[in-house]
Amino acid sequence: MKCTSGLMPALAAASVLASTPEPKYRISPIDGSTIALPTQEQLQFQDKEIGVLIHFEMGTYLDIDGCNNVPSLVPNLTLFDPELLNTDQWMDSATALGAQYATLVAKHNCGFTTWPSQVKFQTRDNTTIAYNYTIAQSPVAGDEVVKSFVESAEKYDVGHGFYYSTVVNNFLNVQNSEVNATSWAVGQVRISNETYDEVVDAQLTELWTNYGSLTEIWFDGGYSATQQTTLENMLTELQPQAVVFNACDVTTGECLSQNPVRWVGTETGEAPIENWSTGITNDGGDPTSPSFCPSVCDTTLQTQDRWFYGVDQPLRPLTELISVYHTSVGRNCMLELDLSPDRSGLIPASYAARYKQLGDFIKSCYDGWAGDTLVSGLGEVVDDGVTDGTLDVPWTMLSNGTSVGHKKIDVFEQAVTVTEVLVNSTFVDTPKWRDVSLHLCDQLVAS
Ligand SMILES: *[C@@H]1O[C@H](CO)[C@@H](O)[C@H](O)[C@H]1NC(C)=O
Ligand SMILES: *[C@@H]1O[C@H](CO)[C@@H](O)[C@H](O)[C@H]1NC(C)=O
Ligand SMILES: *[C@@H]1O[C@H](CO)[C@@H](O)[C@H](O)[C@H]1NC(C)=O
Ligand SMILES: *[C@@H]1O[C@H](CO)[C@@H](O)[C@H](O)[C@H]1NC(C)=O
Ligand SMILES: *[C@@H]1O[C@H](CO)[C@@H](O)[C@H](O)[C@H]1NC(C)=O
Ligand SMILES: *[C@@H]1O[C@H](CO)[C@@H](O)[C@H](O)[C@H]1NC(C)=O
Ligand SMILES: *[C@@H]1O[C@H](CO)[C@@H](O)[C@H](O)[C@H]1NC(C)=O
Ligand SMILES: CC(=O)N[C@H]1CO[C@H](CO)[C@@H](O)[C@@H]1O
Repeated sequence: MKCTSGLMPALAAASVLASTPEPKYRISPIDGSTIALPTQEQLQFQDKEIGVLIHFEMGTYLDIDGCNNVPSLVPNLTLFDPELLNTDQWMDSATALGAQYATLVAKHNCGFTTWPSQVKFQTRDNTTIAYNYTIAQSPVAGDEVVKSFVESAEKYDVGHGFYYSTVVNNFLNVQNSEVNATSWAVGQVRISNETYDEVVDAQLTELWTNYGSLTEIWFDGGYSATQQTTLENMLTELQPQAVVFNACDVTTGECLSQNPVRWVGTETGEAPIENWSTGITNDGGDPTSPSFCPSVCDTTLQTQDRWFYGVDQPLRPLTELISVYHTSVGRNCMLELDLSPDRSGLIPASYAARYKQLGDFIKSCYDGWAGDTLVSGLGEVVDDGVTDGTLDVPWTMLSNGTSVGHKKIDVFEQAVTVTEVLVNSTFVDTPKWRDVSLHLCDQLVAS
């Protein structure tokens, strides 16, 4: 499991809970269809358009891409040794890209935490021990990656959030939310399934209590049925404003939060051509769904779907990343681009240059377009048949499609001469357009 998602099958058995947030929708006055309603938090999140997902953890010091699929691996604490750690420098790249929020992996599958977790728990022989697989036991004891990241994000006015994998923890011998009861490798401690849930709740309480108001919370691979109620209550109490990635159970339609966002279904950075802000399945969504749940396109800067820094790992070329922007943000998806500091704790210069090149392209082409105007809270209403055309009689169709959502960008490989544009659409309620505009991007094919 890298940044893949999808709820664990165990969740299907979850009972319906009184506190489970219900989707909010209204009925179309035109054709009686269902129009899912967004929360202000979801709309504000969509307005951010671009974020970074920061992978800096024990996995940074492995030659493989983290502890995924190696259940018995508990890397030696002495490996984690970032001698030049500088989270302001990470934010230089995030802001050069144009990212408006940053989500940090605070615990990945090895089980290592980059904050000095104070959690204590009982082992199977009833001894109480400390969760001593954290930055406080590493060679950089005294440094706090999580705290420093939050301070830098606030300084740069970038929203911040956390990724914490609840379903895998090698240190505690957990895969698919279950503690392996048959075999323990070097470095693994023996606990019960009940204790595991307590550790997850206690560590998330630390993350959700001590580091301010979070923009996004990431559940990689979802969460287990036994954790659902507690997580719902904790989110309501501690971080009600956060948008929650992978918050919904596709089988029951239940979501942990009023502000769910969904995985678009791939890690390539490409959303389906028709991509709706509604529907909870991991694909292009569903215009008839009562659930407003925008999609997130998480993808890497490095080639080969590599999330943690890889020694000598090539970067994706600028032309490919420009295309990623158009097939994510341009298709109503949040672009969440990986940021992978190296083993010294810095973004390598070549990586920083690539983030800036992409950010510069986006600015040069689209700056000022649909800036900070607020959209209505009216849901997604454009139904189909969006047509742009020139004034020549009859109108010439330049592009067509169904969903517009937050933003739809149609890219033309060659310049088109246009004197006037008509957008002809059918809809399930009168749409509110923020802006329709044409851009000449001379850098489109340059790189
Ligand atoms: C971790 O590495 C250190 C230094 O090489 C070594 O002394 C220690 O025994 C190792 N710990 C484990 C659990 O292998
Ligand atoms: C641990 O405590 C439980 C409950 O008090 C008890 O049933 C169990 O035998 C104890 N286990 C050990 C190894 O002492
Ligand atoms: C962590 O705690 C366990 C149990 O108390 C102990 O055996 C181990 O040596 C500790 N490891 C570190 C790095 O402190
Ligand atoms: C428990 O771990 C052992 C050793 O890694 C493995 O062979 C076994 O399949 C695991 N059990 C489960 C239920 O995953
Ligand atoms: C945890 O629960 C799973 C599923 O019920 C079970 O297979 C496993 O043995 C349990 N682990 C422990 C340590 O009891
Ligand atoms: C867009 O136009 C093409 C060519 O006329 C047509 O095949 C396609 O069905 C249209 N798509 C939509 C969503 O209207
Ligand atoms: C706009 O769409 C309607 C319905 O599809 C169609 O009848 C009409 O001809 C279109 N207008 C133009 C100018 O294309
Ligand atoms: C309405 C619509 O176009 N839905 C599409 C969304 O994307 C999925 C694939 O991810 C398609 O199967 C749907 O047809």
